[in-house]
Amino acid sequence: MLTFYYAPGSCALASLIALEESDLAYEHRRLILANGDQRQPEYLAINPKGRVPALLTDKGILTENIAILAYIAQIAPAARLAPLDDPFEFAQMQAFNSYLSSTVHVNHSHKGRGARWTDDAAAIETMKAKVPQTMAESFALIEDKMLKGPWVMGDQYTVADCYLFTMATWLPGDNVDRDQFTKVSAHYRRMLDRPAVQRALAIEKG
Ligand SMILES: N[C@@H](CCC(=O)N[C@@H](CS)C(=O)NCC(=O)O)C(=O)O
Repeated sequence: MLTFYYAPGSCALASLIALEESDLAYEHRRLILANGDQRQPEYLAINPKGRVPALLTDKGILTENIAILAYIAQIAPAARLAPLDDPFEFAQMQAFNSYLSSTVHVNHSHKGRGARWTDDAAAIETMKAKVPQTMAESFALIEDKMLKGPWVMGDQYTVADCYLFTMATWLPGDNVDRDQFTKVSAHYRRMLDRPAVQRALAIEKG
C-alpha cells in the first residue's frame, strides 16, 4: 500500500493528480503548511526535508515530484502516464518536469519563502516584487517553445500535464494573467475537465 503526504495549495497536487489518474491503491495524509505540520518530528521522521510531497512505499520513502511522478507512471503502466517505451521521449518529459521543479517552482518560492535565501528584509521584498516577472517569463517560454499541445508531450497525456497544471494554478496568486498564454490556459481548462483532476482537487479541499 502507498501512503501519500500532501498539503492543500502545494506542488504535491501534481503527484496527487497522477495517483488519481492511475489505478494504484493509496491512502492520503494531509498536512497544513501554515501550521508547520511539515516541521513536526513525526513528519520529519518520514521526510527529513520537511517538505511535501512524500510517498511512502513498501521499499521506502520517495520525495520530489519528479521522482514520484516517474515512479507512479512506471508502476502503473496501464494508465499510460509517460512514454515508457521511448527513452528519448521519456527524457524529454523529465526535462520539462525538471524545468518546472528547478526554475518555475523556485521563481514562485521567492514570493513566500524568501527567507530561505536571505535574512535581509529589504532583499526579501525585492525578491517578492520580481515574482510576477519571472513567472510570466517562464510561462512565456513554456507557451512558445515547450508545450506541444494539446498535452505537454503532444498527443499523449503524461505526468508532465499534472505538473504543469499545478504550476498554472499558482499564476493568479503570483499576479500573472493566465489568459495571456493561449495554449497554457486551454491546457488548464482541459485539465479541469478530467475526472482525476476533479477528484484530486476535491481531496485537497478536504
Ligand atoms: N523540489 C520539491 C519541492 C518541494 C517543496 O518545496 N514543497 C513545498 C510546498 S509547494 C513545501 O513543502 N514547503 C514547506 C516549507 O517550505 O516549509 C518537489 O518538487 O517535490
